[in-house]
Amino acid sequence: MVDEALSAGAVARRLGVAVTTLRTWHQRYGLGPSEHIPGHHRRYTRTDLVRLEIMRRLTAEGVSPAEAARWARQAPDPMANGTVIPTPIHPTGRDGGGTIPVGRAGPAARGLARAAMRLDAAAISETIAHALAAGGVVATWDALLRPVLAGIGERHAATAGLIEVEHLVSRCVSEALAAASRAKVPTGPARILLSCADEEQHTLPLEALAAALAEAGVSYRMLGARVPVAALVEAVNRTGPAAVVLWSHTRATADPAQLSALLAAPRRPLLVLAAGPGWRADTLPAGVVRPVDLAEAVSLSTAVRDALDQSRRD
Ligand code: B12
Repeated sequence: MVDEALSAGAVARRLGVAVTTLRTWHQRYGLGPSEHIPGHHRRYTRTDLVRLEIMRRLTAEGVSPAEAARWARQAPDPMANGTVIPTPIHPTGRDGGGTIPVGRAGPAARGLARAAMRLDAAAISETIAHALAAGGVVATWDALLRPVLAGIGERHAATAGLIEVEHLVSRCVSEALAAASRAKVPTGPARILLSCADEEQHTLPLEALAAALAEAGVSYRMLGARVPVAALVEAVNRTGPAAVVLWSHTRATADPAQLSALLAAPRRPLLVLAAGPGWRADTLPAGVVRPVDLAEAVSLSTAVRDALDQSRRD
């Protein structure tokens, strides 16, 4: 326990969290340094540290940051006698039974899975928004959203249940990614066209790509779900994108003729990406690239945008 007030860096080291996380907890949840000596940076007192330790512990256990902060703020002053650190009684509400498997994903994913089973939209949204603010889009997708979405799919395949959970989580993920995209609207012409294949309704991975591109400062156009091939080619001919990312999640929507149509378009894009688990590598037309994950889709899109901008300057 400390005897004197600490800097943000010292608190971050003690708790094993990033200084940016401390800043987020301060700005969003009011868990900031309370000692203020005029002309100096604010410092964290012993009481602040106890509260932040509760915040760290509960969020690591998968409690949503808003709920954890409520508990942390209620912590009595440790200088007072008889202090008892509160422990939350675990989440209220019925969870409908069972769990969503998240494999080796961390506590945040387990917390999100529990909130999903309780159909607790506020906690789902809060957990996703916090992860996006703290770690960015790619990390949030890979470490939090993807394991939970895959777990929902797995559980649905085994039980034919959880459709309500799947719909609620999908909605919350869409809203959080849209908010992240709006927060960083890139300037400059939209050189990347994002589209789902014909009849394809799985849009979340493309929404993650849109938010990640916005975060990287790359402008895009998003056509969304179920785009007939004639409409896709029309959009390409009207906007002349550097790259088109065509998403197919299942074999049923992965007709390679859609990719051939893009390659034959009068304003053929420099790069055509066949993204998603629907596509079969051995049926892709020559010249089509298949990214393995979100990070690769972002870096390929960024590189082709840069190449086009460079060639226009030369
Ligand atoms: C959410 C969801 C829905 C939502 C979609 C909402 C939305 N707005 O997107 C709704 C309810 C609409 C839906 C509908 C259906 N669904 Co659905 N759905 C899912 C679920 C749970 C998550 C989808 C998702 O976003 N996955 C993202 C991650 C988890 O998928 P991933 O494969 O691991 O992705 C990796 C790779 O693709 C790779 N990658 C490679 N390149 C790139 C590029 C980029 C940019 C990114 C991001 C990633 C990437 O990295 C990814 C991870 O980052 C999946 C389960 C699952 N495992 O995917 C079922 C699932 C895909 N659905 C399934 C089915 C059957 C359907 C329906 C046919 C159900 C029905 N009877 O109506 C319809 C299909 C409608 C249609 N024609 O498209 C099956 C598909 C089975 C199959 N292989 O054919 C699944 C696998 C569930 C299951 N186990 O049964 N679904």
